[in-house]
Amino acid sequence: MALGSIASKLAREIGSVVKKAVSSNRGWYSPHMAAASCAIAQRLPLVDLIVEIRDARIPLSSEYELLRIVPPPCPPSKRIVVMNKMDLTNPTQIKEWMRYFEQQKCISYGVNSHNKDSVKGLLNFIQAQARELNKADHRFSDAITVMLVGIPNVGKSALANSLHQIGRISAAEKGKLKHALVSPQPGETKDISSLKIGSHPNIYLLDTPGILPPTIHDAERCSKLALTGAIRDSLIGLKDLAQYFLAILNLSDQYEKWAKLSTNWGKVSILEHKEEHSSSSKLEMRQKRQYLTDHTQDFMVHDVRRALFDAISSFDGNLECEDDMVKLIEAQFVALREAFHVQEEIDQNVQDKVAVKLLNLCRTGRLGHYTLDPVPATH
Ligand SMILES: Nc1nc2c(ncn2[C@@H]2O[C@H](COP(=O)(O)OP(=O)(O)O)[C@@H](O)[C@H]2O)c(=O)[nH]1
Ligand SMILES: [Mg+2]
Repeated sequence: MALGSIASKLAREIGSVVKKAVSSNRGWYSPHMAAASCAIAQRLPLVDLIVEIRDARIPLSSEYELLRIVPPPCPPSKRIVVMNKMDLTNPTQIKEWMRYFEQQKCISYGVNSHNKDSVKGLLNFIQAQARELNKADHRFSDAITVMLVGIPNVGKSALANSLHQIGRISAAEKGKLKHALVSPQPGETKDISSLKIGSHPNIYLLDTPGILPPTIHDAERCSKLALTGAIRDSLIGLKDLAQYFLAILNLSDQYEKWAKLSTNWGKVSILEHKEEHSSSSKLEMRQKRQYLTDHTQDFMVHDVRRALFDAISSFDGNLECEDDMVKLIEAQFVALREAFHVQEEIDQNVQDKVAVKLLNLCRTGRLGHYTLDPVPATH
């Protein structure tokens, strides 16, 4: 996705804030990350397969640079690039990315760690790849080690747990093994841990702490990492980050499908669900209707979408003009305060509260699906 000059400008400004925080020693590269990166680098040459997890919303910005730095260079047949969080990305753009990886002779795969069938597909793919490697090396080993690597918060631990649950190992074995810690905060996995994900041959998966390079020179990349949650929010102004997201949203076509929300919510949202899941059975539809009426969260998402849509559609400025975009974003913040029920007289830091709530919806895909990195041109 070409972000548009204004979104890019905002991204660079926020990125500069992040870079400043890093250079003033409040960065992400903790002693813990440095130690983990040494431990990973030592083990990398010993594993059979490296599965590099990237965030499908930023297939390039979420690259794991350690693989490029650590000698000896990892042979392409030993590395699979897995784009996780496919449910949050733009389906058309991610297809272009997969084609790009294919052209680059890079083995890639797209997955949603929260979806059983999707993880099952990846497990089969890893097993086939491991068998191929065994054949090529003329090895007949009964144990294969796969290392999951990636920057923070791309879903390594979530994927490790899902692979472990689905892996064809006995229930008794499953009970004995621990689960990796999954968290929406980056940097929660502190040690390398092993989970078994298959038998005959035995496949062991090493979940590792997320590693970022000590410095990132590209300010726009810093912002994309911040927006997708790879960098702690405390390094960035929350309002700036929310503004950046609003600029992306306003320049995209994602909000257009919320036009129909302006009428009766209950009726329309059920219709919307019907369209999205036309194959659902009547029972499933009934359950969904129940779900919709039960969950105040859905009403809030509806109000937020409508507030954003109404602000854009009633705006008569030029979104390519920076001043106009800023005016629209300010108007959206005011409308969002109401949609999120943030009360000015009670809440001190109104703007940050609105920003946190907005970022939460953005990061869980409830305000559209985005691929923020454009596919590099190939010649
Ligand atoms: N929507 C979505 N969220 C995911 C997916 N995989 C992981 N997550 C979420 O991303 C966050 C980070 O996951 P975690 O496994 O702790 O990331 P790690 O730091 O790479 O180990 C958690 O809130 C997960 O629930 C996915 O495929 N789709
Ligand atoms: Mg983890």
